[in-house]
Formats: sequence, C-alpha cells, structure tokens
Amino acid sequence: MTRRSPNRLVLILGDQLTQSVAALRAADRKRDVVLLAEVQQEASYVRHHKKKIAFVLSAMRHFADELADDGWRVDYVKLNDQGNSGSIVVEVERALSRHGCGCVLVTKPGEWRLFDALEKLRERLNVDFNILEDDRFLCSGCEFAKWANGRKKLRMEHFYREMRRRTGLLMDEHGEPCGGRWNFDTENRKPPKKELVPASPKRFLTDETTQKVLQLVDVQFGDHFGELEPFWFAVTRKQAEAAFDHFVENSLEQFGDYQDAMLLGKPFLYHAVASLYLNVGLLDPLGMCRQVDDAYRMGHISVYAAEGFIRQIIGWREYVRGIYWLQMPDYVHLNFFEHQHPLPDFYWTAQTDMACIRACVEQTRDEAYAHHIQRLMITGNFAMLVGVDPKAVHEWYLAVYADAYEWVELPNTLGMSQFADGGLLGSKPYAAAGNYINRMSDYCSDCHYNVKEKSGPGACPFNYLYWDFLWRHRAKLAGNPRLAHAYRTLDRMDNRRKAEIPLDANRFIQGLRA
Ligand code: FAD
Ligand code: DLZ
Ligand code: SF4
Repeated sequence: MTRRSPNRLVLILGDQLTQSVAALRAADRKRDVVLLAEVQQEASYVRHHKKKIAFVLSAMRHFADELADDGWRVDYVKLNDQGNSGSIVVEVERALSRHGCGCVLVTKPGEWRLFDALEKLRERLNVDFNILEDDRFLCSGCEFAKWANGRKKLRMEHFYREMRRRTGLLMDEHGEPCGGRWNFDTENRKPPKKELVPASPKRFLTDETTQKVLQLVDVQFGDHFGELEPFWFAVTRKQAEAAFDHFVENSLEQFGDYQDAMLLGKPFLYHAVASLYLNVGLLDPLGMCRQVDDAYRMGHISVYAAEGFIRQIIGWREYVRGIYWLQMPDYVHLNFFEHQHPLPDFYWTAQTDMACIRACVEQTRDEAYAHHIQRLMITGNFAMLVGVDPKAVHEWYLAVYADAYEWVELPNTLGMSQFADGGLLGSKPYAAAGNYINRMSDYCSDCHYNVKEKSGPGACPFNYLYWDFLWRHRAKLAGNPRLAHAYRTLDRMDNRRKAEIPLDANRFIQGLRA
C-alpha cells in the first residue's frame, strides 16, 4: 500500500526532544512528516564542547528512533549525509521539496539567532509556516512581559512567588508557602567539609548509537575544546528520568546545604546534573518539581531542600528566560563597565597558578560541567574583576558547557555574572575576594598564592583585584546600597594599602596581557 504524500513538515530541533513539544502535539502522526537534521552550523556557531555535541546528536538519534517506533514518519538527516547543507534553514527548504509539503510546523527555538532565521525563512517561503509557543516553559514570553511591565525592578524573588502561587508547588491548603516562608536560602549555603561523600551522578554505558556518534564527533570536531570520553550522559528520556530519581534519592536532601560549596576532585557534589537533560527536553520542569514536592509531602526530604531546588527551576530558570526574550536582540551587546580585556588563554588551557580557576577549567574540560557557584564566583568573578569583554565571556560559557543554550546562558553570564546589564537582572555585581573562595572551597590549600596575603606578588590576586574593581567603577557603583559597606571599608583603608591595590592589580593584569 502506498502512503499518501505528507501534509505538513514538522521540524524538531536538537533541544526539543519530547513528544509533548508543541509542534508534535499539533501534528498528525498519520499524515505529517517529522524532520530532524544534524547540521554543522549548530555545532560550530560557537565551537561547542565535544561532549555537548555528542550528547545532543546521540539524544537526537535516540529520539528519532522513539518517534519511528511510535508510528511517526521520520526524516532524519545525518551530519555526513550527502547533500547536507549544514544549516537548519536550508534543510527545511530541502525537506519541503523532498516531501512536497505545503506547510511547516515548528516550536519556537530557544535561541533568538535561530528564531530570527526561521522568521526570515517564513517571510521568504510561500508556504503556511507556524511557529508555536514553547509551552515546556511555565511562563510564556507574553506573560513575563506582562509581569515586567511597569515594574521599576525585575527581581527574581517577586517573580518566583507568583510562580509558586500559580503552580501550587510547596503551597499549603491555606494558600501559604509550606514551612511558613517563601525562601530558605539563608539556611542553605554551608561551607564544605572535606569528609563529605556525595553520591556521584548516575552514569550510563554507551550503546551502538552513541558509539557511532562518538566516532563522528572525534573525527569532525576533534579540535573543539574538551574531553570527549569517558562519555556517560543519559541520552534517552528513560535514562534521564533514572538519573533524576537517583539525585532525588541520594543527593537532594544535602543539595541546599552544600549548594555553594566547592571541593577539589568532587565536581558534582550534591548537584542534580539535570540542566543538560532539562534543556533538551529529556526531563520536564514541572514534572521534576512535582516529584520534589511529593518527596517533601511524603516526609522524605526537608522543606529547605525542596524549596532550594524548586526555586532554581520555577524561579531562576523561568526568570532568566523571561529576561532573555524581553531584552533580545540588544541584550548581547550590553557592556555596562565598558570592559575590553580579552579572555585569558587559561580559560582554555587551565594553565594558571590560581588553583581555583585551574580546578574549574579542568573540570569544565573533562566533564562539560561546573556548578553554579564555580561558574559565578570563580571563572565569572575573575573575568569581571580583571575587566574581560562580556561578549568574550559569554562566548566562552556558551561553548564549554553541555547545558549551554543562549536563552539561559546569556542572562546568567552577561547579567548575573558580569553585571554588564547594569543591574537589570541582579541587584549588585557578584564580586568577591579570596576570603569568600577560601570559605566556600578547599582550593586555596592547593594554591601557589596565599589567600591571607593582601598585596604583593605572592598574594591571592582576587584580594587586590576585588578592591581595584570597586575603585575603578566607583562612579557607577557607589550609589548601590548593597555595596555601601564595601565602599566604607575601602575608604577606611590606610593610604599605603590604597596605593598598593592599583599597583598590584596593574602588574597582574599586564601579566595576563603578556
Ligand atoms: P543544580 O545546581 O542541581 O540546580 C538544579 C536546576 O536548577 C538546574 O539543572 C537548572 O536547570 C536550574 N538552575 C539553577 N540555577 C539556575 C540559573 N541561574 N539559571 C537557570 N537555571 C538554573 N544553566 C544552564 O542550564 N545553561 C547554561 O548555559 C548556564 N550558564 C550559566 C552561566 C553562568 C555564568 C552562570 C553563573 C550560571 C549558568 N547556568 C546555566 C545556571 C546554573 O549554573 C546551571 O543551571 C547549573 O549549574 C546546572 O547544573 P545542575 O543541573 O547540577 O544544577
Ligand atoms: C546544540 C545543537 C547541536 C550541537 N546540533 C544540533 C543539530 O545538529 N541539529 C539541531 O536541530 N539542533 C542542534 N543543536 C541544538 C540547537 O543549537 C538549538 O535547537 C538551538 O540553539 C535553539 O535553541
Ligand atoms: Fe584562588 Fe586565591 Fe584561593 Fe588561590 S588563594 S585558590 S587564587 S582564591
């Protein structure tokens, strides 16, 4: 029996790997054809970490198999297929003529770049072209814009409370937050203890599909940053769910307490290592939060742990996406401090005497992973203190992590970590001296520099860079009430110390240039 020619072309992108994505829900499994295309451009518009490329391609191939098993008609274009143009847009055009479709269905891409390219294609083509809202997120772009409209300050905490009310997560029968408070952040953030023994994230063996992808990535992207193997990520929904169950059972209770802690040789601590799965659709944000809410209500975990985790997903994750779509495409060009320094080479090589940066870059190279505080308070903090161009910092973060997509990476980097938006996203720059890093990690005990020394070539560079940063940007920052204490401390320093700070900072920054 011959099959009728398909009605619509349903484009599924590499980060839309769930049958509940809007375009598949709107499609007809009997009549439509689903297109997934591996393309060079998506792997190289920034030179992604090898592990990220392998993860996305393997997850795409597994998802295509799942769709085909469920009766969908799937057109899968492999990276090395003859005629592959290397671009999503051109692959859509080629597939339209291959299948004779007169209509395209796609869920809105996560990144502005690709959304813009598809909008332009829609204008150019003479076909019905539907870009559907990505309702895997709990708050749409319009809803966020409505929330933001007329507010002087867009603070995550206010947004988060609305999301708690809207979802009912951790809300009691009287409409009050469980545990009597919205936020238990102050109960979290304990310094680490050396003897902590976290369960490692669940690891998976590679199957034949993944092994083929690993060979492909090794050949095609061998010169990209990062170690390709060992490769142990989940590549199917079933595996990703098992990885998340493992986290809930073994690590979640400690997650809040040690969220900000950093220990040498323990890259994951009690973190979920879930963002890479969540961001491609292998996990569902509301489903994860309901699972955590249930674990709390059944008495398996404390309200501190549950709230600390749920806040990250329905609070921070949704909030940064809202900011991204509200501000793009101009957001990427913001540079509040007018920082121009190039990104130091050791962000790629890890060859630095600073043990904290070395540990974070090595771990990033090996695992395509660093947790939030490593990204924010080590690599991000250092780049801001020395004055690296925020666009260079942004491109680095977008390239090196397995979970990196611009909608989530850019606001975190440019806004939260570099304060390049002048405080739209965060209320003050996340700048810190060595003391903070020493309190929250064991890095300093392994360092060439002395964290207790304030000045001179042997002193921890963060110690003078921090004060130099505040000094340089006094005109822009002194009015910020959250920095009043820091500026009072700076003003009370004796003249000798005040003179040493810029000398040390200039010597160090010149050394980076050399
Ligand atoms: P956990 O610490 O276990 O947290 C649980 C989940 O909460 C995460 O999986 C993630 O989905 C969510 N979450 C936590 N914090 C944030 C946040 N600030 N913004 C959005 N979601 C959050 N996250 C990305 O998913 N992709 C990125 O490209 C990315 N780039 C970042 C760049 C910088 C400079 C900074 C400071 C943060 C960035 N983050 C990014 C946020 C955060 O660091 C990661 O989500 C987190 O480290 C992922 O590890 P995990 O799954 O173990 O998270
Ligand atoms: C990240 C990525 C990579 C490496 N490769 C592909 C690909 O070959 N095909 C594809 O459809 N998607 C890929 N992706 C994910 C896209 O970059 C992502 O969909 C856009 O950045 C929009 O968020
Ligand atoms: Fe980092 Fe300074 Fe500690 Fe060295 S002493 S690990 S540079 S904070």
